[in-house]
Amino acid sequence: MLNIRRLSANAEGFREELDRLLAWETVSNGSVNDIVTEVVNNVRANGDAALLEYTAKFDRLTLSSGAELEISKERLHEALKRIPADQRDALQLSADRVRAYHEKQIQNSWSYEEADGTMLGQQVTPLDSVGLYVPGGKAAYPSSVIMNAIPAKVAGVEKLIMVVPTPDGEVNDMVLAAAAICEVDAVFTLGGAQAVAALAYGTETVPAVDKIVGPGNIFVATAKRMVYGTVGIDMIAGPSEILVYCDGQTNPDWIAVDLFSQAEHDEDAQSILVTQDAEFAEKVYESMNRLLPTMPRHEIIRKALDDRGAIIVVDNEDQAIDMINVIAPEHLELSVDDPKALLPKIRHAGAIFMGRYTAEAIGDYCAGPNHVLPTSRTARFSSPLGVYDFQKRSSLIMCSPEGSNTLGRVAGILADGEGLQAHAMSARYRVTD
Ligand code: HSO
Ligand code: ZN
Repeated sequence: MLNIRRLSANAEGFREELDRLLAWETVSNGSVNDIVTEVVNNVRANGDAALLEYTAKFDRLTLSSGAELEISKERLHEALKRIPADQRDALQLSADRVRAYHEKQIQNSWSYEEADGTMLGQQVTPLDSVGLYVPGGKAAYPSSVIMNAIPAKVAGVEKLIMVVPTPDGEVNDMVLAAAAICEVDAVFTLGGAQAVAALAYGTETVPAVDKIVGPGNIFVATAKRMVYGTVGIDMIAGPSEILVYCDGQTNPDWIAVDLFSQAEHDEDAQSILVTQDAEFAEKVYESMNRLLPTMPRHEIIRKALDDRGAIIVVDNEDQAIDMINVIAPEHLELSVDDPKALLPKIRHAGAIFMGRYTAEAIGDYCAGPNHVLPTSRTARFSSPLGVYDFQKRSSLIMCSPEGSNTLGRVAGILADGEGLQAHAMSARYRVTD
């Protein structure tokens, strides 16, 4: 039987229990830091030679020159041809839907003119170049290639460089096929901290980029933190989470598997059910116990549910909403008849899956919105990955002669107040009357 916590929101000590449940800190330890520092410095100093050394050591892949690090466009297209047609079509459909959704996010430049002819505005430009880290092995997700690459392309990023480790030379065809579909500009067989360092500083073969995005293990996350400032980075994602709120009227098997879906990502993932129907809570618990043994990843799911999962019974819908806003989940399923009615009350969630028919997994793959979402309660202050992350803004100011007169006087007064004479003079020189 699963040992998932079954809690009542009114029980004594519930809030403390909830706090313990939600606590999550990325485990970064001193030895990881030391290793990553050495790798980053070595790549920075020795370029390709260091990359070849680490690729041989960590990925057991011996290459004779920097040029061999590149996975050619032909190889990407061969992979696209090699995968089964249904996979190819599904990848293409996913990419098309993700593109259509993200096109809505494009921010445009704007400007306006004041009465005296002064113009003010904002110019939006895409980043020049972006590096996309794709993990290898069991965490290799073609869907994540799509979710990271498409918004960058939609933003207009000209150079999108992907790195993916291929341990023992083993490539993941679906990952390469996704790169071909997304028209990634170059792919290198590189992983770990060395890949991040190569993208941040550039080597003879790997071009330096302006921002590095994509998920990775603790070495990758530590390296991204280390190079931040030289380049931009996206968020550092924590383990996946789902909170399902159900009024008790959905098939309990559906809910059980929805909870499994995020739990199967990794042992630290978090799945929580909130319901006001205590009998339904028990039914979901029964479904979970019945279905768990049928899951190939049952060990991971069990550990995630037992360590960090919960079934929480609340008094009513309002209490459920309060709970949602405290937990600020990455994924929120509103498994009720009228989810739209709840929306105005939901303040914090990365993505909201509305109604009984919307499985969170649809959002992971092909609905259109991004699956890179704020985790570990960061939905209180951050948003899904989007085109916004690949665009930046420059402010525009163009003074007319009259505008310069008016604003020059104001700036002069403020500069005097700050004791900055050169500022004051610079502003006043142009004042003509
Ligand atoms: N649920 C993950 C994304 C993913 N799921 C990829 C399946 N593949 C992010 O929260
Ligand atoms: Zn998922």
